[in-house]
Amino acid sequence: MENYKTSCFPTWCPGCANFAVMTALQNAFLALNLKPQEIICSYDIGCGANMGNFLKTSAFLGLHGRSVPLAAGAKMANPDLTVLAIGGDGGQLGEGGNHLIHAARRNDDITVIILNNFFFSLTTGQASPTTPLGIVSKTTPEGSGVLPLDIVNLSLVAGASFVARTFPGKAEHFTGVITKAIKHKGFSVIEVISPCVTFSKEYNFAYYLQRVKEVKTSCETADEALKCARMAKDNVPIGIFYQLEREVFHKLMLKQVGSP
Ligand SMILES: Cc1ncc(C[n+]2csc(CCOP(=O)(O)OP(=O)(O)O)c2C)c(N)n1
Ligand code: SF4
Repeated sequence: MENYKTSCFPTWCPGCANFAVMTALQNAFLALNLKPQEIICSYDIGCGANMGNFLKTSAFLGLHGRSVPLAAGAKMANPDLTVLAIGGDGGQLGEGGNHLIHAARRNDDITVIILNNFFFSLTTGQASPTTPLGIVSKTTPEGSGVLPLDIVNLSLVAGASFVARTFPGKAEHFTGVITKAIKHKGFSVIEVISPCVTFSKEYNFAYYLQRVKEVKTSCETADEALKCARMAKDNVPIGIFYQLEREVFHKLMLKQVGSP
C-alpha cells in the first residue's frame, strides 16, 4: 500500500469520502499487481481531483472537466498503461459532459471514476449537474429547480461498455467494483456516491447507508440496466448494472490507420 502513497497527507476535510475512495483504489491496484508507473491517472480540478497529489501513480492534473480527454490521449499513446480519469460530478458532467459522452461512444479503454458529491465542493458548495431538485445551495437559495442528471443513465445511453454505481460505506463492494472496472477492456464508468460532509447536509452518509441496495447481477441489455439502476427516494441501487466488451477505440484506430 505504501507504494501508492506520496509524501503529502490529504488536505480533505475529516470524514470526506475521498479518503475511502483513495484506499479502495490502492487496494484495487494491489489486487491487480499494478506498479505505480504502470498506471496513469488523469485529474481535473476539485476536491476529488486533488487526489492526484496524494495517490502515487503517473499522473496528469489538467483543466476542470478535462480528465477524460487526457486519459483517452494517454491510452492512445501507450495502450500498455492502465488509465483512469478521476474527478467530481461538477467537472465530469458540467465542464466535461461532452467529453464523457463522446468517449463512451468511442469506447476508449479507460476507467472513469465520478466522485458524485452532488455539489461543486472545492468552490464551497454551488449546485452541480447532479444536485437533486429542491436542494438549497449558494447558487440555488430558493432550492434547485433544474432536473439533475443521472450518471448511470447518461453513461448507458451514451454507449459505455461497463456501468456501475457504488458507495464507500460498503467497502468490499466498492473495492470489488473498482477492480472489475479496471480489468474491463473498454470504457468503464463508476458513479461513486461520495457525500460531502461539509456542504451536503441532507444527503449524507447516514442517508445513503439506509437506502443503498445491492444489485447482484449485471443486466443483459442497456435497456434493462436503465430500469434496474433507476434511483428513487428510498432506493439507491448499487452494483455493476451493465458490462459488455466491444472493440476498443485504440484497436479500431490501429486497424484503420495502422501504427504511427
Ligand atoms: C473551466 C473551469 N470552470 C470553473 C472552475 C472553478 N472551479 C474550480 S474547482 C470547482 C468545483 C469542482 O467541483 P467538482 O468537479 O464537482 O469537484 P468537487 O470539488 O466537488 O470534488 C470549480 C467550479 C475552473 N477551475 N475551471
Ligand atoms: S468540501 Fe466536501 S468534498 Fe471537499 S474535502 Fe471537504 S468534505 Fe470532501
